[in-house]
Amino acid sequence: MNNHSPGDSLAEPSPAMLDVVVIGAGFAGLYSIHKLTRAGLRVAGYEKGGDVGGVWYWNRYPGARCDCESHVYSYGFSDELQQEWNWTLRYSEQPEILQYLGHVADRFDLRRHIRFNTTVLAAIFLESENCWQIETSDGDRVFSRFIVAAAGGISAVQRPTFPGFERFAGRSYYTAQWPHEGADLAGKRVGIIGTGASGVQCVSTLAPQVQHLTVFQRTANWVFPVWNGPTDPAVDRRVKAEYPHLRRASLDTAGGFPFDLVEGSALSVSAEERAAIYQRAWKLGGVMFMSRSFNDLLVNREANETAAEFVRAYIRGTVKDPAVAETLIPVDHPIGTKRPPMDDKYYETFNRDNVTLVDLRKSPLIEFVPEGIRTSAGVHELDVVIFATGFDTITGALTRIDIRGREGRSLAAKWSTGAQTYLGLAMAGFPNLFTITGPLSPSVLANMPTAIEQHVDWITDCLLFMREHGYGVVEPTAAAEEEWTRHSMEVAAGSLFPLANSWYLGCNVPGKPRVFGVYVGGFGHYRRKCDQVASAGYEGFLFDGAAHGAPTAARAGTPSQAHASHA
Ligand code: NA7
Repeated sequence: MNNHSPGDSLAEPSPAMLDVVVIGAGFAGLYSIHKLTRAGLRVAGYEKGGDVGGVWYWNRYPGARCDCESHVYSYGFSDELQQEWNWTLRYSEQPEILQYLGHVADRFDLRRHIRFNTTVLAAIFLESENCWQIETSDGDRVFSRFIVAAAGGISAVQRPTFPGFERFAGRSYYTAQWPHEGADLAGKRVGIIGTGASGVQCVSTLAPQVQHLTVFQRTANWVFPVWNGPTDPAVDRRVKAEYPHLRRASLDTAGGFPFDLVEGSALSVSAEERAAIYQRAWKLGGVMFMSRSFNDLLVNREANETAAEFVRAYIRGTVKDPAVAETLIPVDHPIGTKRPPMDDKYYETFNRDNVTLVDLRKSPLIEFVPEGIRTSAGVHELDVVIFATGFDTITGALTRIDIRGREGRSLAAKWSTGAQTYLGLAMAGFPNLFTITGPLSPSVLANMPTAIEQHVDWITDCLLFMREHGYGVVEPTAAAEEEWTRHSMEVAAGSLFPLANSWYLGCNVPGKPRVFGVYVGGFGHYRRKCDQVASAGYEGFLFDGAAHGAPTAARAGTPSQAHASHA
């Protein structure tokens, strides 16, 4: 573990002005620090964890693994990096991703800019100075012209309360805050609450290790296999040879992957042909089951139902006890409208003698008791309970910081009726604050490293543009923000996503408004829109209180260095 100071000027309260404070040192924060420091800016990073890694630093639970293929879920900004790094698995597990991020931090000498074990508690925009005052958990107060919030969309841990929990005599763990020294679960009776992506991976990994595993399911999810295994050396050689092309291609696709949705409706082919196509796509694994089969599964209910039926048959064919199989089949949301967990052994795990599935819809959880969990059907005796209960996603990491923009208005208050942003990058009333993969950007619906690099490159270009023109303040107009928010809602409403009570809609957090938080119009479309905005002189943004080039209509957009290398 490291505890490096970002620089002497930060070690003590100092009026010295930073150019950028970066919040977070995961995938987004690390690349932000790399890019911004290379652009000659004075940057300090703050990270709550003891080292780099972000979600991969915290989520060390058994079975934690990425849902995207390793060569895709990695940085593309350095060809040397992508050529020299060798992934051992097709879908990487948490320790290897953390090792990779540590390697990136070392290779590009990023740790010296980061203060670890330090939480940003508050950020206040000082209108008279046109800068941010940032307060941290170690008592620092620093001043920075800009903030880049790289705090993550799935990082603010959700801790539901359960009656009687304080009486439970056993141990408990959160998947998202798993102890670094691990947890000794061998020979224990373990209960797990939550069957999202984290719970599902944990279940299939833990089942062979514990005496008994009781899975408390409130809502069944559609789980896709990824067919994980060692990296195929031939594939690795091909990918490395084609990396520049693959990265470029990813910038134009709906998901930020090097492949796009296939053409064709699920309803345009015969039942036999459809079954064969699903079978092929299922064998490809993971997200490819939907993206490589048909193009209307997330917009047409009837088409979606054909995919659901394929997976129902798979579940029924895999799980031996028909009653357990039926309990595992989702009934409340179209397939793909909640983030599908990915796991190769989840369904067959329920064929084990030491695994019990508890349907909390049929027998609700009443309370914790000293010896375990009491549902309406009786007590389940447990030595350990694992909470895989999710996150306050998309907005939570930022609304938990006391961020105040113009006139002291808080970001949490602004978003209390739903997130409003311009391009998921910036907010009216919050000058010089940028978000990486923020609300109403493609964020969690795109391959994160692709989306992160695109955001960071765009923001860096914007800051260089400001430097070139001598601007000190940038802020989106209320009208641009309103229009982007309206457009995002409209696109979401045209999809099947609103039919699920998902965390995309904030439904998992009590009191959070039911508003879609992600741009579903596709990453490629979004990326082109961002580029258009930039080349039109940052249309929709005000610099130092006026549109760039105002009062004349001429826009003097500068071509982007960073984008030029990706274009
Ligand atoms: P998720 O996907 O939000 O899953 C959380 C799970 O916890 C889900 O099954 C919830 O059931 C369950 N949950 C939450 N609160 C409760 C209570 N009070 N009682 C019973 N069950 C509860 O989080 P994950 O960490 O698995 O995954 C998040 C993302 O991280 C994932 O999609 C990947 O992108 C990586 P519910 O569905 O609300 O009924």
